[in-house]
Amino acid sequence: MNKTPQAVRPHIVILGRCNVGKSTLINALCEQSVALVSSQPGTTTDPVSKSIEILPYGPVVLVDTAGLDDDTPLGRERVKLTERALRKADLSLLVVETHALHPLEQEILTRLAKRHVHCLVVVNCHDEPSQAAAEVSGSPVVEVNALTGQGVRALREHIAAMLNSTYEELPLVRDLLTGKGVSVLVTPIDKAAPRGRLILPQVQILRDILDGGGIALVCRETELATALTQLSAPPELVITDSQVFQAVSNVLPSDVPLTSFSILMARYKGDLQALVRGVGALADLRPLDRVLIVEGCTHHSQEDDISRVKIPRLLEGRVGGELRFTWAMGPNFTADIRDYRLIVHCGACMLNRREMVSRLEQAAQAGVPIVNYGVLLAHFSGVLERSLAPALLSLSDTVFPPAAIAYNS
Ligand SMILES: Nc1nc2c(ncn2[C@@H]2O[C@H](COP(=O)(O)OP(=O)(O)OP(=O)(O)O)[C@@H](O)[C@H]2O)c(=O)[nH]1
Ligand code: SF4
Ligand SMILES: [Mg+2]
Repeated sequence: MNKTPQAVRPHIVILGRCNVGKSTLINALCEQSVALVSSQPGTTTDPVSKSIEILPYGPVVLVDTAGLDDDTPLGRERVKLTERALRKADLSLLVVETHALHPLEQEILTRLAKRHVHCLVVVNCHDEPSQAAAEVSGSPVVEVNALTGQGVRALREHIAAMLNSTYEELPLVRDLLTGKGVSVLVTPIDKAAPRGRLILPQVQILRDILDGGGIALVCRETELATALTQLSAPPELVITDSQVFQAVSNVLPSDVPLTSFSILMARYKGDLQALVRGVGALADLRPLDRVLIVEGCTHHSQEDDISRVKIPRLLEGRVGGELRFTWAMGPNFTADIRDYRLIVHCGACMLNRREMVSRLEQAAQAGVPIVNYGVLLAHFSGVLERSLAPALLSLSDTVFPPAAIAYNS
């Protein structure tokens, strides 16, 4: 894995009315042709994403979107896709033609403020872009000519400065460690493991331990007992794959803190407490109730796939009868979630924090309990309380300030 994964890069979403130069701007920022440009309004249909470096900040994802004032039937569908892209936005660039904003642009600014999404207004098509600092309706303004590239360098610097001051890189685990002991990571290498590499949550958590100056030891569950005998003191924390939680729990002395990759990812990506509350909804689940299982990305299902086989089997065993399951993959979360008695979400390793928080918000607004794979499996293995103890220690310290969380209007 040579590149910073998209899920941990801040997402910058380019918005605006049709034909204001959004695609010309993404091309200018990327210094290559990423999106189609034409004088025909409605040229951009689906959002176009591009991973780039914006220095002196670093890796980001830029997203070009369809114009928000396209009122044709197809245009309204495109606007829905733009709305969906906005759920990922850590920063937005509102492209406009003049400093006097159109009522729709004013409305967009209000909606962004409600969602706590920072916005930079980019006035495009300026023959002589001025670099003087300015503001429109409380948002900073930068003038550019996206066609000639004038002002684009200053825009990059402005974006980098905004990200440095507003985008917070949250810890995955290092805030739970003193740095004095060894953390043990247990990663089963089974049929589901990808060939020749570790999966993203394992890599990210390992990197976070190193960032915090900690020491890590990685082994399979089959070597855990041997690994423990090699340590001169008990590990400070053991982090395991949820699927072998029980086996690991049996090997470890009960006073060694134990959690899972999924619990740590759930804490990092959104609201761990909301997901734990979702477990309480199992008591109300009855045969033939509808359950939505959500996978954040599309991937081939395996023979004993966790979402298609393992979780349905556990839930049906719990209610003592058949349940009606629906599976949603990738970005398809917005189907009417009110129809379900429970949502079971994957670990969301491919989604950024904004998007997962937005999904949790949508579930809360619809009044549908939501739980994730890791929390659910820990519950069924009887180790939920133990796996939460290390993570909950810091929840009470409000490590993640409310400003880092996006709320939908
Ligand atoms: N003169 C001038 N023309 C520009 C500038 N930026 C974009 N254009 C032109 O404006 C037209 C629309 O540009 P696009 O980048 O496709 O606009 P868009 O906002 O992506 O449009 P949709 O995808 O249809 O919403 C094209 O003909 C561009 O060449 C600029 O800074 N100056
Ligand atoms: S389904 Fe979810 S947890 Fe699995 S790889 Fe995709 S985003 Fe990550
Ligand atoms: Mg476009």
